[in-house]
Amino acid sequence: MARIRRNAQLIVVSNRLPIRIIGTGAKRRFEPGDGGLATALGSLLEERPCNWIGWLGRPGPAPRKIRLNGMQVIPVPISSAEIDAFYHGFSNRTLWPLYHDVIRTPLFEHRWWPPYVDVNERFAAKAIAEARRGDILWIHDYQLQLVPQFARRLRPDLRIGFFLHIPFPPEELFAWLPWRSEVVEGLLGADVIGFQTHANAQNFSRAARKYTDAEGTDTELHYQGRTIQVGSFPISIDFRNFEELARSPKVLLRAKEIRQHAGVGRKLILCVDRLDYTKGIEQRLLAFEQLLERREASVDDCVLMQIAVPSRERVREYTETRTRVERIVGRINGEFSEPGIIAVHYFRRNVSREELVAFYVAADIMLVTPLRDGMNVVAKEFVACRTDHNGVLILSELAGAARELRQAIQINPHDVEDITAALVRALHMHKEESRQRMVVMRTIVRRHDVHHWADEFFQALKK
Ligand code: ADQ
Repeated sequence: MARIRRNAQLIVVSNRLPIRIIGTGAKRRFEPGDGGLATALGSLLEERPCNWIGWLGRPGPAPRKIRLNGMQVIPVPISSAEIDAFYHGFSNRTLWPLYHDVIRTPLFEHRWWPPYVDVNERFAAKAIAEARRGDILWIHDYQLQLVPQFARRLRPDLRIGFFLHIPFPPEELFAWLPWRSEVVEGLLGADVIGFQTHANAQNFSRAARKYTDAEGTDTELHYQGRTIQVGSFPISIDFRNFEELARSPKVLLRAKEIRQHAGVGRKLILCVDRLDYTKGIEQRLLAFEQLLERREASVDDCVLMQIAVPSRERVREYTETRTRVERIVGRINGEFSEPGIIAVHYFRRNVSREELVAFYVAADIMLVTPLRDGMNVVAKEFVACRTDHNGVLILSELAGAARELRQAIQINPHDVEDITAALVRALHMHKEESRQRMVVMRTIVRRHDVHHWADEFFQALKK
């Protein structure tokens, strides 16, 4: 088994690079992006030399190397046609819906597979070109599931880790994928394969035993003379950073303003998501509508604010979700709003970290209802921002975060009645009860923050 050298460098491989391009042509410059992964790996990046391989987010040729904050960033060029097939197609219309309980029907287009293979091979080649003997490769997410195997074939001396940010589906659903054996073989190139939950890890190990020659248990597989560790590493957030922001005078002032806009005496129900059909935005809006229709609460008692960041707008299922969400928002407001009293505030935009934290601080109830989610870090961000120990979290039991945040009001997101009942309960929850629940949740997230996550994975990789 390959061992890690003390001065081994870390090579992170992810679909998107943690940087932003500002301007074009001669005026083009690069800035650090606000990606969660870069924050997560923060301390590891400082400890040792680091390279980051990924896509810049624009089609066509890419600069060779960029130096940024002591890190070497290596962009992988991807053509427009490949972006359509590898990214919008295979990654987001085949794998994404398949791995999220088939909430939308996955498309199995054979013409998307070769570009997925090619782009994965290119990522692996770029990573290997940077790797010295015994270096560490840490590959991320569903777009790059074949990279471990490509890298392993050429460089058996490397330590290779893979982390899947989204769920790994149960056997019955994974069986749908025409390339199921190839995907599992791709992942088995790694030494450590990490998932958000035990159930996901178990799903993978079962698939590995079924579709390849791998043998072993749910946590340890033997394949082609190697031992592969499979485990759960629930991702988290930079707790301290959110907490500090939540205490800053500027954010507190902004939170006060948001509360004033919400209306005196009205409870603020907050929702924050990428505008994605897996997040259960429609179901939660229908639950809120039902709450008002049945007069279990009125617009004088509460207001719902939905912040939705535009996402994957070139994929049809996403534009359809947007249309449906906006239709429901319009219907609720048409029915229940009064002059100066809006039932649903809908913001379809990206907001800054500070603004987001101000919303978390201002909210009374955080409503998180994904139909399936690897983890859902929004729920954890809300908890980290509640330095006042107030606020009620309603959380889908189908989000990975539900395993840790047991003191949330947990709901079945497919059951609109259940969400409505949870809203009623949250609106009437005694302050002492919500405080007790929040204290426990804060302790859990504080202890298992993102640094803990990165350290645990890295330790497993070192073994
Ligand atoms: P996502 O599906 O993107 O990530 P999530 O965990 O909810 O899901 O994270 C979204 C992030 O975007 C949060 O940090 C949130 O603050 C931010 N965000 C959302 N709406 C925003 C807005 N309008 N403006 C600004 N920021 C906004 C995938 C998986 C998840 C897993 C993460 C991390 O699908 O299950 O938790 O990776 O592994």
